[in-house]
Amino acid sequence: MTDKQLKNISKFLSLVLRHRPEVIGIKLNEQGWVGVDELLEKLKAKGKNISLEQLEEVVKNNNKKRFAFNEDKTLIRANQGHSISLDLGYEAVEPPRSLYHGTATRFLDSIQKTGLEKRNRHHVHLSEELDTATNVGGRHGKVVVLIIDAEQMHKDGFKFFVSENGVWLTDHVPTQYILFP
Ligand code: HQG
Repeated sequence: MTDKQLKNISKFLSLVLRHRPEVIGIKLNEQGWVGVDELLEKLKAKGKNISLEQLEEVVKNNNKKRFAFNEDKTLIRANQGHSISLDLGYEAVEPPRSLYHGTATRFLDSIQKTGLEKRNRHHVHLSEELDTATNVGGRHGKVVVLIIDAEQMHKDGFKFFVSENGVWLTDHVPTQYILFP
């Protein structure tokens, strides 16, 4: 498959596995999983005929490891980024001392007032790498990277989760833990 084909399939899978499974008439279970056979069948019925091999390629080569199979490869789900409500079953873990959040400069005033909010997603997304945060923020406009005092948040009882693809997730980051530029 070309990079473009991979990207197109990945985008459509993000839509159905994170936000709108009903678009192709599937339901995700509580942890976000759906049967691989059922997914392929329903995709086909919508004119998106992709083979198991192609799906495997998307899961394996997706640049951000957005999707995962279960052990016997009968089920598939998105690793994070959902807007529909479910329980991914991640356990709270101790975060690194600091984490980064990339955002756009035009959001700064608002973030200074309310802290980082999860908006349409289940969590606020944070990363261990400056590069990743810079890319994430750049999607929204002129990028600015905020440094989060994760160590202090953890001490104060805030819960952190890490998704299978290494994205750090938390519920809300109040302003006092944010280092603004
Ligand atoms: C901002 C991508 C104003 C927040 C990435 C962000 C990530 C506020 C935007 C994942 C705010 C939400 C998530 C406040 C937060 N006032 N703006 N109080 N609090 N914001 O896309 O973190 O490609 O939902 O800074 O790689 O940009 O989907 O979140 O700019 O991991 O796999 O509100 O999405 O992954 O935007 O990105 P998003 P995000 P995927």
